[in-house]
Amino acid sequence: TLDAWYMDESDADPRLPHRLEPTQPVSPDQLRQIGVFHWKLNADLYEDDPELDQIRREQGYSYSDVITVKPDTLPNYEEKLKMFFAEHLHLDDEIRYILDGHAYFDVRSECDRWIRIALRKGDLITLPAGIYHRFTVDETNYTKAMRLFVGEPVWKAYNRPADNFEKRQKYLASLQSA
Ligand code: KMT
Ligand code: NI
Repeated sequence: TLDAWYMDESDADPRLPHRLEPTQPVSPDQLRQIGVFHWKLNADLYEDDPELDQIRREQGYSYSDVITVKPDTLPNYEEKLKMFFAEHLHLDDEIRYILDGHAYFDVRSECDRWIRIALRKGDLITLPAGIYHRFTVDETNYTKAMRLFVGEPVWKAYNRPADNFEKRQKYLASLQSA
């Protein structure tokens, strides 16, 4: 299952784990309550995987592409990482399937604390529209990820504060009822 924890408040390099001492784990159940879902797949098969195909069919993930986040292949690497790490939301779900390497997604808990989710090869994660989040690689500076989307992709990110969007309000309402 997913490895997730509440982050410390240190402003050291975001690529470090930022675990509290002692660690404060966050369970898959807690993540589901804030709308974060996870599948574990065999990433070696990603180009021809019936399990992945089934998820894509069921969830309507019609679009996909592959992004490699690493200094020598991603133009303006440091700049892009800074963008990814700025707290933001989207008006659609963010769906990422880690094909290789490591990545962290940080999401806000219902009490507005940062939860860090450690992803590695084979982890497929979905973040709901309207959740504040951010992304970084770890110290290995490498991840290869499939980006999935329902229909034509919209990458537009709204940095916090972005509370006036209907999607944001809908997301907050979904927390109340959970
Ligand atoms: C986002 O919007 O947070 C991202 O696209 C993160 C980078 S995807 C490997
Ligand atoms: Ni995002």
